[in-house]
Amino acid sequence: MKKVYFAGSIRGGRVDADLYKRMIEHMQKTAIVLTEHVGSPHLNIMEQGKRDQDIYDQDTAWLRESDVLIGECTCPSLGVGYELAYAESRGIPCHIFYDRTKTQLSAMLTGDPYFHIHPYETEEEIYPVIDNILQLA
Ligand code: 6IA
Repeated sequence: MKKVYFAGSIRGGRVDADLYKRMIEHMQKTAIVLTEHVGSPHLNIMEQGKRDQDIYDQDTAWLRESDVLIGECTCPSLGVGYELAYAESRGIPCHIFYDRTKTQLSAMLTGDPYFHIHPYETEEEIYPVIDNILQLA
């Protein structure tokens, strides 16, 4: 099974946490999601006691072993932006989803032809695109 690094905002804000959870659950039907915690409603409690350097070391190790990065970027996150650049520098395919009715994506993402960008208007549009990505990944 393909290994997916799912990227979504944590300290950037948790307004879309439920959406991340649904996207992760969908992907888990056909792939291994290395970053299941990104969709967890209990992240605040889980985050206590973890050193930031350990988080960084673990996440960059997972990134290096992933077959594809799938990011939900409606809620801007410095960490997700960093992960995208990290994945690009290692040649890992990157797919970015964002709700075009809610945000305008950074020009540093839309202007980079390396990234596969998937604007959507309703959540239902996301899932067939994910299925397609996972078949090809
Ligand atoms: O700048 P942000 O915090 O919004 O960055 C979010 C991104 O960085 C996500 O895609 C994650 O992959 C990564 N990230 C940020 N914080 C954590 C974290 N905190 N754990 C894992 N990845 C993180 C601790 C929570 C954990 C104990 C469940």
